[in-house]
Amino acid sequence: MKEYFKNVPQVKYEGPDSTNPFAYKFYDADRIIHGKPMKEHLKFAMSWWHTLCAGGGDPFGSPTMDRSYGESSPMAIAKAKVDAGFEFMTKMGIEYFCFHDADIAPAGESFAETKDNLNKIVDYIESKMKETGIKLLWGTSNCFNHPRFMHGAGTSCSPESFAYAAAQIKNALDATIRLGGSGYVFWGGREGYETLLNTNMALELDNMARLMHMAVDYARSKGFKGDFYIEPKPKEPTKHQYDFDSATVLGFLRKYGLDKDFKLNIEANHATLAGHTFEHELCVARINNAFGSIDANQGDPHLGWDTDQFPTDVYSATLAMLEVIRAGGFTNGGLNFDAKVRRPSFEFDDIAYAYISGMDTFALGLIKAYEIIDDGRIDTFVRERYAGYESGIGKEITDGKATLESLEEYTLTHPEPEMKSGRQEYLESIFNSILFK
Ligand code: XLS
Ligand code: CA
Ligand code: CA
Repeated sequence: MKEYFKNVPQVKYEGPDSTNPFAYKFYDADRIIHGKPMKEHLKFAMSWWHTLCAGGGDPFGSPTMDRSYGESSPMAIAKAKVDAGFEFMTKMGIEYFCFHDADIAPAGESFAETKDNLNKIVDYIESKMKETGIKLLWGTSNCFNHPRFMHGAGTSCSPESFAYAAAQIKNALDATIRLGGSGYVFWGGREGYETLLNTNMALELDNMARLMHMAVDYARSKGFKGDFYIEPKPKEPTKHQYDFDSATVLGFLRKYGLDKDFKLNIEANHATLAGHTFEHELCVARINNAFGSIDANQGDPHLGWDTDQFPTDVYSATLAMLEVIRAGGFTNGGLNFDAKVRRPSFEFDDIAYAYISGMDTFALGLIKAYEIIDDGRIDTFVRERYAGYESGIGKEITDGKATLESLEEYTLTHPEPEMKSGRQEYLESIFNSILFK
C-alpha cells in the first residue's frame, strides 16, 4: 500500500516537555479525566474536505498543494484520498471523520453517474472503516458549490434546483446511514439572499423547512437514529444567511416543528463572524437542549472572513470545553476540525502539525475546564450572584407568583436595591491563574 504521509510516524503522547514535532504534548487519548478517557470527552474528527481536498487556492492565487495523490482520473484520485485519509487518521489516532458527498466522490456526466461514483467510494470507505475501526461522525451534502445552486438549494427560486438538492441529500443520507454516521449536517451555503428586491423570503424559508422535513422523514424511515444538525453562519457566501446564529436557528426550528430532530453544529469561526464568542453560541445551544456537535477552528482577528484556521487559542478552547462539560459532553456529536492549513503550508507534514496543535489545544481546554470546575471559585461566585432568587421576592419571581402589582408593593415598601460588584477582573484573574498553573 502506497504511503502518503511518509514523514509522519504513529503520533503518540510524549508530554509537555517533548520537543518531538510529531508527538502530542497534552492530548493523551487514554488518560482518564473525570471518569472518561480524553478521547471520549473530545471525539476528534477529521474533515475530509479541508484535509484531503483543499489545495490552498484563494481569490488571488492558484492552489499550492497537490491533492491528486499521484493519480490522474477523478475516481482514482477519490480512491487515493480514502487511502490517504485512513492512513492519516490511523497515524494520528483520530477515530472519526466527516464528509460532504462532493468531497468523497467526483461528479459524473449525469446524476446517475454521480450517484454511482458515490456508491463505489462509499463501498471503499466502508471496507476501510471495517479494517481500521474508524467511524463516521457526520455526513453532509454539498449543495452550494455548483452553479445550479447559485440561487440557493432548499431556498432556490428554481424548483428544479430544489429537486436536485433533495436528490443529493437522499444519497448523502443513504451514505451516512450505511457508514453508521451518528449525525447529518445542513450548512446552508447558498441559503440566504443578497437583495430583497428579488427575494420572497417567506417562501424561501418555508421551502427550506420542507426540505428538512423530507430529510427527517426519509432518514427516520431508513432507521437513522442519529441527530440532524444545522450549522449556523451569519454571512459568506450570501450577505444574509438564514441560519445567522444559534438563536436565529432555534427560532426557525421551533417555527417549523423541526426542534425534536435537529440540534446545532457550532463552528467557532462562524460564531466570531456573527459577532459572538464561540462559548456564547455553545451556551445558547446548551440552555435550549440543542447542543449537538462542534466544528473547531478559529478566525483571525484582523481578517473579517471565514479563514478556518486550526485552533491554537487555549483560552477560547477552555471556555468552549466548559460549555461542552455543562451540556453533559458529546453524545452523537464530536469535535470536528473544520480547519485547513495556510496556503504556504503546502506539505503533508503541515497537516499533521496542524492537527497535533489543534488536538493539543482542545486537550488543554478539557484539562483546564475541569480544573476550573474542580477549583469551584467561579461557579460558586455565579451561584452566589443569583442567590437572591432562592428565597423571598426572588423566589416569588422564579416561581411565577409575582405580579407587577406585588412587585410595585414590594418596591414601595423597601429601600433602594443594594448593588454588588460583578467582579469580572477578579474572575478573569482566577481563570488565568488556573490556565497558567
Ligand atoms: C462552511 C462550513 C462547511 C460545513 C459543512 O463554512 O463550515 O464546511 O461545515 O458544509
Ligand atoms: Ca463548518
Ligand atoms: Ca468555516
